[in-house]
Amino acid sequence: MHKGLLFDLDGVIVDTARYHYLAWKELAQELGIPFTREDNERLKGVSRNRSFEIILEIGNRQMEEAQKEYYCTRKNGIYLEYLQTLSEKDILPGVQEFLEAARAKGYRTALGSASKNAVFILEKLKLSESFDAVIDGNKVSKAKPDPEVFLNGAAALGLAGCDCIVFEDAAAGIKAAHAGGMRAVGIGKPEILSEADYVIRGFEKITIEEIEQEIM
Ligand code: B16
Ligand code: MG
Repeated sequence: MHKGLLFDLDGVIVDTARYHYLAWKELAQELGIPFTREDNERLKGVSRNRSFEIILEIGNRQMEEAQKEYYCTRKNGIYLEYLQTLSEKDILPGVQEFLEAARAKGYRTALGSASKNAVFILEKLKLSESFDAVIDGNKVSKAKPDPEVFLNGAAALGLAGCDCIVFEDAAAGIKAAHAGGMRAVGIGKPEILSEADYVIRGFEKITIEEIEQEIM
């Protein structure tokens, strides 16, 4: 019997990918690097520093560490400006209801995100109280597909990995869940999330009972 539910943030709870895109696009333009929405797909679930390295690779450019740091800090400033208007209305459909129903059934919940802005985003969404633990980019040293973020999430709930189910929109996150001995529900397209144990389009009309039936 699973007792813990571990949620990724961007692409699962809220769609912040479009703001990441707009912020990176602004910097890429400044640097003369072509950067498309398709390129942005490669940045989902990837850390901020690694995201910038991917953009530099796209532009076939190299940069000193200090300069990379400068651009990453600036990107975050632009991104945070976009997040100012974030509110409960931006919670993806069905997420709040699913969290409430699962917690009412006794499940413990944790967030497992690569984002260093996760606490701020949860506050803007008024969802801080919906998670018993938050493990974000400030608390881990290894990026997904390493299982660190989810194993820390399980530990923060006082549970073993095998007692938890992960909800993830990125293929690397599904791999991370499996590496941590967890089952994984993919959120998105089955062709991208082929390694997931079960794939859903989103939480709209999805019940905790359906997940239990499919995955446990
Ligand atoms: P930040 P997740 C990830 O969130 C995003 O998908 C990814 O695009 C972003 O680069 C990363 O967080 C770091 O975000 O710049 O806010 O620290 O999907 O792991 O919740
Ligand atoms: Mg994600």
